[in-house]
Amino acid sequence: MTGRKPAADYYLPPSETQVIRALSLTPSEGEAKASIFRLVRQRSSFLITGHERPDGDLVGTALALKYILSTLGRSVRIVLPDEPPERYRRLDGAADVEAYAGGPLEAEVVVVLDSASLERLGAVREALPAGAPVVSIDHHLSNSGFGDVSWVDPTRSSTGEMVYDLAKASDWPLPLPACAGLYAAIVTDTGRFGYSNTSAGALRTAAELVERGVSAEEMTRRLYSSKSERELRLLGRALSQLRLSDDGSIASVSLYAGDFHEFGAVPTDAQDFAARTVSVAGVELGFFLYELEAGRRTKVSVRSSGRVDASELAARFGGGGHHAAAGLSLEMGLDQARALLEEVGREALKQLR
Ligand SMILES: [Mn+2]
Repeated sequence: MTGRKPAADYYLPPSETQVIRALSLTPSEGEAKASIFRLVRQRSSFLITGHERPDGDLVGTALALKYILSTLGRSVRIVLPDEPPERYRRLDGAADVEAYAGGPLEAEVVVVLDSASLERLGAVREALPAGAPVVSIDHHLSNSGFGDVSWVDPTRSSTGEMVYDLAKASDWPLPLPACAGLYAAIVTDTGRFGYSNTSAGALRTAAELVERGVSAEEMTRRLYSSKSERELRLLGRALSQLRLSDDGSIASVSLYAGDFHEFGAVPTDAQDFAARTVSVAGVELGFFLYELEAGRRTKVSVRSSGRVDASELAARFGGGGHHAAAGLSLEMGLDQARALLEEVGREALKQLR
């Protein structure tokens, strides 16, 4: 009954013990960085990839790394499992981002960004060049340590912040479009510097990128003030399906498979809808449900405003995430999934009282 696909959007900082556990999966930061620098020095062709339903952190960081490596004379391809949403296609260089279209991929080194496991690469996983070392740079707590070289740091706001760190540590060139990509990564993963992962480090990195020439205003315009009509209509439809529990503590917004068809939209057009649920005063637990297959398969983003552990709730259905944001899939239609989760949510809240 349950699926296994984790949510795309884990952005909340983990506890100290969780961090220690995640870091013990990977070599020391110094060793991992040294291995990355060595591969960049010694190899000439790189494939950059990452998770399905690409977000701003993945696309921005991939573009930045491509600019950096290209400036160093390396040949670089970015191939992602899905086409990025329109707002990220407005970033400089985004025309070079390829959506995977089948067949084997070639490169001497594979760099996997912002992805907790190889499963998250979808169809790209099977196409990875055999024998090429896999470098994983990621800030997800749940990272499985799949890389031949893994640098995983769940205390970082974003993969963009990590790649900026790499570039500075090695005197890699940072052309302006690379800085813009990294800024886009940080600003989107921190929810415009509003989520709890908005650390001093995230702000400091953003400030340095502005010092290097990035215009915060221009980035905001490209990322947030240029929604497509399709995205806006989809948001309107999702909000029109807002449901609140009698006591106002549980909210859900939703989209049926038919809604996507009607607007010619895809799930990546609905990327930040889940946050709307907990923006309602008094809501403690929110769900954004969208049907991937009518009547058969529903994806759910879970949000908690603090008391309920969203990751624990998601884990009961084979999903995962963080305390305040998690995701899961259910092998059932939207109405059935919503009824089930409202019930589970009511129970979770009752136990807290
Ligand atoms: Mn990220």
